[in-house]
Amino acid sequence: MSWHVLGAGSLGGLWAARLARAGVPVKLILRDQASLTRYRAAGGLTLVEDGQANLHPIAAETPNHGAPIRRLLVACKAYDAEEATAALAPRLAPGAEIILLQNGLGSQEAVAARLPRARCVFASSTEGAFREGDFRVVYAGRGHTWLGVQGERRTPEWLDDLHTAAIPHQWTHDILAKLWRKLALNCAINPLTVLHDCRNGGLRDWPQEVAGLCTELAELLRQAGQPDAAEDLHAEVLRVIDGTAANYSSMYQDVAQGRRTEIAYLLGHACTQAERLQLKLPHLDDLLQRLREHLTARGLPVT
Ligand code: NAD
Ligand code: KPL
Repeated sequence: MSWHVLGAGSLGGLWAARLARAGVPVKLILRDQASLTRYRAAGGLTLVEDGQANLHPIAAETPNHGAPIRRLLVACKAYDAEEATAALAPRLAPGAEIILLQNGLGSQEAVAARLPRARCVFASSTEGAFREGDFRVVYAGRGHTWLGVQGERRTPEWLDDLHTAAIPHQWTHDILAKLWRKLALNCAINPLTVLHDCRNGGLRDWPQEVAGLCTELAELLRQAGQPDAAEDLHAEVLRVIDGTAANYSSMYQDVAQGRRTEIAYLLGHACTQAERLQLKLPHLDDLLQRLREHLTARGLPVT
């Protein structure tokens, strides 16, 4: 059975190239005919791994054309996922499975609500990839992808494809805990690196601010029914700051390159959930306010 990959960017390209080179049938779904023409002119998708570039002539199509879709990997940004996926609704076969690679929370539920007959699998990835050019992806950081349907322990048979393609992964029955934990880490680190204009390691100069955010984020996680995700959050945030000290956070890089951020699905989602739970989290609210002002001053969306 063929995989369809929607979004031939960094993570979509990384997944598609590894599946294709392992002999797993895969097709890319590109935005439109113009994008398909450029892709064909490039001769395929190039994956750069350990300094070695390899071209993968993976089949590609536009959203409106092609066979029914049974297994769809959605690799768009969180703010594009709902519309991009909904546009494929007429092509989804009964019982289709949709694997959602988006960071943060909120976009997955939006996709699931638009496509109630599909089975949505959520994913949380610590792999790193970036686009060096059109249809040219660099595998920048080894990591791991958690996949799951909340509460479901039975693993799908397509995990074998990921194994064959050497995509490091693990199934979990508590994917929401993984997504919340990553969201909390991202909320404690990424906005501050933007506001203080620093690498992750630069946050060692702001210990009180980091600690205050971690206290509020842990409270939010507990109240949101995610006590496991709250466990030792501050200690892990400090470990990540140390372990990635030389790196710029993904949000820092987005802002530096004038790209839209996923703020609404990270810090924005945290603050919305706190409000819903009638929790007062002044440090988080203040951080969101400052970040929005920062983005607005640079002409970037705040949603
Ligand atoms: P990206 O911007 O590199 O790629 C997204 C791709 O989706 C782009 O090629 C874009 O053109 C395409 N797209 C958008 N709308 C589309 C549509 N309607 N039809 C077809 N294609 C469409 O983004 P990315 O870095 O791969 O991130 C994807 C998601 O994965 C994000 O939520 C991100 O936070 C998450 N993530 C990324 C990384 C990473 O290292 N890149 C790591 C972990 C998680
Ligand atoms: O995931 C990250 C990111 O930059 O988005 C880390 C390195 C964990 C920082 O929050």
